[in-house]
Parts: sequence; C-alpha cells; structure tokens
Amino acid sequence: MTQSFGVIGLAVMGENLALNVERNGFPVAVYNRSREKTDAFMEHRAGGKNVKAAYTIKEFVASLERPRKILIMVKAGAPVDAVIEQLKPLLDEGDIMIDGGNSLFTDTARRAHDLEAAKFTFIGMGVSGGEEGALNGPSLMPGGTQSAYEYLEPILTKIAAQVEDGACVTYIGPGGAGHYVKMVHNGIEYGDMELIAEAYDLLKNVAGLDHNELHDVFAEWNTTPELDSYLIEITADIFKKIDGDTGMPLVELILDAAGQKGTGRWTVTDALEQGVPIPTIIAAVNARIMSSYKTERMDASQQLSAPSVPFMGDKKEFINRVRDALYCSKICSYAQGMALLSKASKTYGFGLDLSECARIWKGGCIIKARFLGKIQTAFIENPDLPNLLLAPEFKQTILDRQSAWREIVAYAAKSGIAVPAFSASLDYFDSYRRDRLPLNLTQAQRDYFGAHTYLRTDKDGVFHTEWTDLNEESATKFTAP
Ligand code: NBP
Repeated sequence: MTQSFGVIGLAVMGENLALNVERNGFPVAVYNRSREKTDAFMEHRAGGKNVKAAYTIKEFVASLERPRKILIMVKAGAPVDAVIEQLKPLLDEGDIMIDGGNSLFTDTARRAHDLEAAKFTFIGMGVSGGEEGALNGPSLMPGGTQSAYEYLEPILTKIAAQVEDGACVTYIGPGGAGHYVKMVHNGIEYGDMELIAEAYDLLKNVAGLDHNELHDVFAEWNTTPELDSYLIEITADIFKKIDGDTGMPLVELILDAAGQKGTGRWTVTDALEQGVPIPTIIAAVNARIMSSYKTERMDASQQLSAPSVPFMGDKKEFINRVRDALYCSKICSYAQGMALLSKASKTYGFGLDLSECARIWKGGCIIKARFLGKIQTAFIENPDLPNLLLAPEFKQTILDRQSAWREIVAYAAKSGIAVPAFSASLDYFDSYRRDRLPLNLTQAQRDYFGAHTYLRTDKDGVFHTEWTDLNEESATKFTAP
C-alpha cells in the first residue's frame, strides 16, 4: 500500500497537519530527523490511523504514490535546504516538494527558481492558524509551481478551513508569492494585536474597567460585524482566566515584554524597500521592541512622569469611542497591508488577487474576522482600488467615526498613555487624505544642503536654487523637463 501524502518534520505543526490530512481520507507517510519523535507520534496521536512511519528518507520516499506530494514542516532557514538536498536525489520529475514553514519569501523564490530549473516542482506555502488551525483547518497560502498546485488542490481544499464561499486556500502566485502573503498576514496580525492592546490599556487605565468589565466589553464587541474576529474573541476569554495561586486575573501577572519571531520585522523591511507606508504595522513592531526594554522602563518610570488627568467622562461613551477608534485604526492597518500586497504583486510579478487574499483569511487563521468579507467585496467591486480607504463602505465608516477616533488619540496623549498604533493609523489617514503635505519644505532643505533639485507646482522642469544668493535672476537654475 502506498501513501497519498508525506510529511517531514514531526514537531507540533507537522504532526497536526499529518493528522488533518489523514482525517480527510488521505493515507499519510511521516518522517522526522530524530527517531524518538516518530515513535512517540506513532504510539500516541497516530495510533490506529492510516499513518505509515518511515525511519529513513529513502524508505519515506519509497512509500509515497506518484507524483509524490511531500510537505516539509521543519524549522525555517537552513533546515529546509538540508531536507530539500536529501530529497532531491530520491525524487522523480513531477514530484512535489511543499515548504509549509514560515520561510522568508526570498528564500522561497530562490528555492522555486533552482528547483524548477532542475525540473522539480516546488510549492512555498504559508500556513496560518497555529497548531489548532493545522489540526482542524488552517488558512493556506500556496505559491510556486502552478502545475503542482493542481495535484495538491483536492487535498488542500479538504484540509483547509471552510467558510461560506469555499475552502481557505487558493493558488497565490509564482515563486515566493505564498510566503510573501503569509508574511504580510503576520504583519497585519502584529497591527491587530497592538491595536487591541492599546484599547485594553485605555479601558483599564483611563476608564478603570476591571477584568469582568473588560471581558464583557470584548465579548460584546465580538458580536458586532466590524470587530467579530478570532483575536477579539480570545481577548475576551483571556480576561476571564484567573490565576489559581493568587486569585488574580492571569493576564496581570504576565511580564509585559512581547516576543517576536521575525515575520513582522520582515514585513516592515520589505515595505521600506518597496516604498509603501505601513506606519501602523511599524508601530506594532516597535511596540514589541520597546516592551522588551523592561528593566530600563522600570528605571525610567521612577524618573519621568506625565500629567495625571482624572477620568471625568461617561464610561459607556468612552468605551464606544475606543471601539470606534479601534475599528478606524484597524481599517487603516489593513489598508496598509493590502497596499503593500498590491505593490509587491507588481514588483515581484506575483499577479495577486487581493479579493482572494481577503477571502482565504476569513477562516482558519489568526486574523480571521467577519470584517474581511467587506475587504473581499471592496476588491471584487474594484480590483484596481488604490487604497481601501477609498472603498465606499470604509470611506463612510471613517467619516462617520473619525471624531471619536480623534478624541481618543487626543485623550491618550493628554493622559500620558502611549497609543502608537492608534495614532500612527490616524496619521496615516490624515496624511493620505491631504492634497498638500509640508514636504515642500523638505525638498527645499534637500536642495539647499545637497543640491538635490526640486519640482515646482506652477512650472514644468527641474530646478536648483542657490538659497543664499539673494539675486533672484541668477539664483535659480532650470533644467529642461
Ligand atoms: P519547529 O520550527 O520547532 O521545528 C522543529 C522541527 O524541525 C523538528 O521536526 C526538527 O527535527 C526539525 N529540524 C530541525 Br530543527 N533541523 C532540521 C534539519 N536540519 N533537518 C531535518 N529536520 C530538522 O517546528 P514547528 O513549530 O512545528 O514549526 C514548523 C514550521 O512551521 C516552522 O517554519 C514554523 O515557523 C512554522 N509555523 C509554526 C506555527 C506554530 O504555531 N508553531 C504556525 C505557523 C507556521 P528534530 O525533531 O529531529 O529536531
């Protein structure tokens, strides 16, 4: 008996994906570098299931039906290359290698290029939804060799999360497209998480909500079409968890220094390379970096203070304004992420369908949310939409709610509560909507100190001025357009 699908790497993600594939009717072969993990898996979670263990790569490859479909689920980076090198001599033309880890998209592009040149087929697939998603239905973002996707589609559409308009998987595009979209998904996830953290800070430290109230507010928000989402849902749950030892809400005992594995930073780096502004996501990455300066912040808190502004307002009204500020900021954050995908699609030739990207994020992944349906619709109605802020629905929402948003950001500034992602989002909105920014002065400065030249609003051509020469006639030089 040959197996339909192979999984290499039996840490949490590989195990869960293998079980998901098997549960959906496809016999699975598994292999892990260290034998103990394979033995433990076979003895416990895979016991009695149609899973075949292999103890050498050769035995693993031989156990698979052709074309072989092999999911590599090992630590991103050099281990992926090591596994590919072990597989290459054993595979036949048309066999498919899939890297399902969080690989850097440029690594995936390189692997796809090299493997396709050597007549192999390769898929770089973003997998979102953590271990739970991997087991019960993740959001899958496969890119790479398009002909290979056709062989994988019957399996991937079964194991992915299901939403009302299909499975949360689609062919994303060539080369590193799948891992690029996953990377931006993670950048957006950073933005969402920071915005929620800032809402929590305001509700707790300005309006004085306790954990039961915080739970109720987030649970209520989770019933609304704009905020109903996995991250709001788990936030409501988190406020209910009480520490058994101290009787305190567990979240208050957790050290306020957030970790990161790199995908947020990669998103920021590529956005800077591409010249796409993503200030909310940058603020979210910076917030995690700042949080890691715990000892220094503890010391600074003894020396630096802000004015204390007692909360005099109506609690219910304040909560509603924080909700509006959160939603407007979230729209801006997604506008940035989608604009980055749009630019990357052109730069790297991915041919992305942005409505499909929004659709496959509606289930299975960490950013899954009802709101993504509105983004999907916006890009179906206008695939060339330059920015989500210009989609009729989002435009109207922000126009209706911006006064609450502005009040919250101003209130936070007056109270000394940092809201870097709320305010970066508002700055994004206010920069994007203005026909004239003060960067004319920046251009003048650049020309003054570096002769970088400038364009004018009233005449064609390129100009340079000797700014200290007061003779107007000779001071400005014009170059033909
Ligand atoms: P890890 O990222 O912890 O990797 C552990 C696996 O890699 C083990 O099977 C290990 O084998 C194998 N491995 C290593 Br390390 N070096 C190897 C090498 N040189 N050759 C062969 N195998 C090697 O596993 P994970 O948390 O399951 O994640 C797998 C991938 O999925 C990663 O890229 C991760 O970023 C991504 N991802 C994770 C999540 C999540 O929620 N955890 C979500 C989405 C994506 P060993 O047992 O012999 O050491």
